[in-house]
Amino acid sequence: MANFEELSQAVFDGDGEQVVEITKSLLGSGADPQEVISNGLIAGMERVGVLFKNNEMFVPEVLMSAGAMNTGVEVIKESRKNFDMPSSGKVVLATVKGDLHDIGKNLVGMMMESNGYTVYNLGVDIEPDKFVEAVKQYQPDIVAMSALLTTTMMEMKSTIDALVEAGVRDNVKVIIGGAPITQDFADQIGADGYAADAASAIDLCKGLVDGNARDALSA
Ligand code: B12
Repeated sequence: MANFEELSQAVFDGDGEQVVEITKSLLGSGADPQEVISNGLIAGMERVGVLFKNNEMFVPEVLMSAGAMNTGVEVIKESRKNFDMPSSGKVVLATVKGDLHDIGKNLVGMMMESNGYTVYNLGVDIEPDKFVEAVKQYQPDIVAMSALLTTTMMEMKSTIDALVEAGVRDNVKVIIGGAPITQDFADQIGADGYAADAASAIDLCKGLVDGNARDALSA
């Protein structure tokens, strides 16, 4: 009979067909969907995240794994029409105005989804006002911005300014990333966090959203 380890391995291998087969088999034998997600699908992505962080795995393979993981999530959603994947939090994600690079952003988005976040991926070349609208509409926990060009980095600051002006800055945590971005820059423009890669972005989100929960408890 299929087991979680095999499922995690199939995600790691980026083998969507195997993922579908093993997920169906596990559900068929009565496994808890939540455990299939955590101990099989997410466990596989976690291994990918670690290797990716250490430059032992590269973008195409990470995308294959993320895709394979998503096929598993689809199988579970399909089998349990009423099953809500427990959400770790909501994220509005986009590449800033003037910037068309989206490979890294999409990778971050997939990793977030794999880790239970509901991601509203607005796309590329997104103006500050569009971020504001999305924050009002989706009421996310986190706004995540990507920029790959030194010429578009400052749009991150313009976006934060627009959030302040619209009175919604304090409702969200703002995180930023992309090749030219540094922690110093994040501090300079008043972002709440920076991460250098998709795996670290998840750690960052967990810290910030849990932090929110703690604030709420102590309030
Ligand atoms: C692919 C690419 C393109 C593709 C983009 C395709 C696409 N759909 O994305 C195309 C060909 C369209 C392109 C166009 C251009 N590009 Co280009 N491009 C690249 C290239 C080669 C790779 C970028 C990439 O995808 N990397 C792989 C991903 C996985 O890495 P990543 O994006 O850094 O993302 C990771 C982290 O940064 C982080 N991250 C990313 N976003 C976020 C967000 C958050 C919230 C967090 C926490 C983390 C995070 O996590 C990701 C995963 O680990 C880079 C070179 C490089 N070394 O970066 C140049 C590069 C970024 N491009 C560059 C340039 C100059 C351009 C153009 C101006 C070229 C031109 N003259 O037309 C145009 C600009 C178009 C525009 N307006 O945006 C320069 C930028 C130089 C600079 N300092 O500003 C670079 C650095 C190349 C170079 N050395 O000159 N480009």
